Amino acid sequence: MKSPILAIAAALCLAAPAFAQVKITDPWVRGTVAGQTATGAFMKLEAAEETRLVEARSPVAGTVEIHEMTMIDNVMRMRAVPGLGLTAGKPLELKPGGYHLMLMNLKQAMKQGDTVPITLVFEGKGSQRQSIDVKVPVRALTAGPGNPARPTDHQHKH
Ligand SMILES: [Cu+2]
Repeated sequence: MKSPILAIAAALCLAAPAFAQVKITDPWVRGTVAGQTATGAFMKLEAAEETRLVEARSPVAGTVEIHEMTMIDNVMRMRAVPGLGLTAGKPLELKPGGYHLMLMNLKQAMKQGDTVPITLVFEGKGSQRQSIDVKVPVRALTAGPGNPARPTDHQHKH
């Protein structure tokens, strides 16, 4: 006879694939300088099934918003969007100058070499929600070779 603990473990294993429908690759957070209270987080998202990023949170930030950058009157501006739809099998890249997560009211400085946890919440069909925890490395504020970051792309004006 199986012990209840083994039964629970087996159930969790069976449930696991349902929580791996979104592949998150190459995540990074832009490092901050003293006094800076907001920064961007970037990554590639690819969903196996149609879903929607509806929420993000991190213990290092008071608020995390999903932002979009658009050109308005020849000026790049960003604004919060309620969610980001993902099409099955079509990667979506959150990158400087485009969509990004905005970590606001930072509780600590983002230092290069640090890793910060971010939780992404996705809502699939039937409003079913799943959370994915990502460990996100901090990259230097100034872009180096191979780093697509350009700090001037990401001025935050609230
Ligand atoms: Cu932003």
